[in-house]
Amino acid sequence: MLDKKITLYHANWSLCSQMVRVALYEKGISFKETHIKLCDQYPEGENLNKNYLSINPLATVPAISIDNEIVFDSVKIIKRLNHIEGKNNIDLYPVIDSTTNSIIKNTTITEGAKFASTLGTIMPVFSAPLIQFMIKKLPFKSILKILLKHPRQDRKIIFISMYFFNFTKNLPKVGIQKFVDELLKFENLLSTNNEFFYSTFSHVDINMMCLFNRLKDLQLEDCINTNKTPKIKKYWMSLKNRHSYTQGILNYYFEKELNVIDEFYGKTGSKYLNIILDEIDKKI
Ligand SMILES: N[C@@H](CCC(=O)N[C@@H](CS)C(=O)NCC(=O)O)C(=O)O
Repeated sequence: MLDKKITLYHANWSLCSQMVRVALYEKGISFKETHIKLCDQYPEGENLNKNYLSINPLATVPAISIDNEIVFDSVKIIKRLNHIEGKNNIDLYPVIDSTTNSIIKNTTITEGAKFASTLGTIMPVFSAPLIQFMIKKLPFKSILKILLKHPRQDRKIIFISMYFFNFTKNLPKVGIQKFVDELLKFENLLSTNNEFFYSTFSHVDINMMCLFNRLKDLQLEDCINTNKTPKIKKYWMSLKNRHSYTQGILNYYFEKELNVIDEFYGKTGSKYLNIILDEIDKKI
């Protein structure tokens, strides 16, 4: 391979973009990158521009161009990347069965899945107050741009409501029960012998790395770092030690991302952490 022309369209602080970047670094595939300033984070709202809509008509990131073939949706992209030979000899699907596929599906933002119905779709619900904080800082003309140009009705409604109303304050509560159930289910699925979900690093680990990192952003990392879920605690350590965690995730936090998280949480942390920890206690 090595001479395929690959361009990734992504955003620094986007769960699904992180997943694809980790896959690229894991495979050792070189790529060019175009950062897209998303409409819920930046006044420019570049994902709503004609140029980007011609790449992904759904206006979401990530999307990738591989020798001019365009692929979007993180799961499809990672599956496609696995067929490309990179510098590292790694197969991201050491096991392919229905369990693998359903874990992958349940740990990302799957189109059509109800919010808070899976670990993946709980994350936007948990992130909602922080996203609302960013949206409220946008100038009105950026909101107008979302209203006029966002091709996805669901996102349009959510983003615009976030600008005008304050409904996200307690929204994370909606996802807590399910989150704890799924977390404990995942603890039971992890093997004590393997460093990763399977014996070698896989797509499942990519998704879990990004979800756990998002919990860290949301000041909820302590709920995966306790002895209540010892296998998850160890697993998260292994994920953080992976080079791709630094390369694909940590290296993409710049002033904007760090400041907004800092500004939102200050020194207080998340008010949901203790609720989650109590819920875990009740269920183990
Ligand atoms: N199923 C898609 C979801 C993509 C998605 O929702 N991306 C978010 C960022 S994580 C996005 O582009 N949001 C901006 C918007 O909806 O305007 C995937 O897995 O790639």
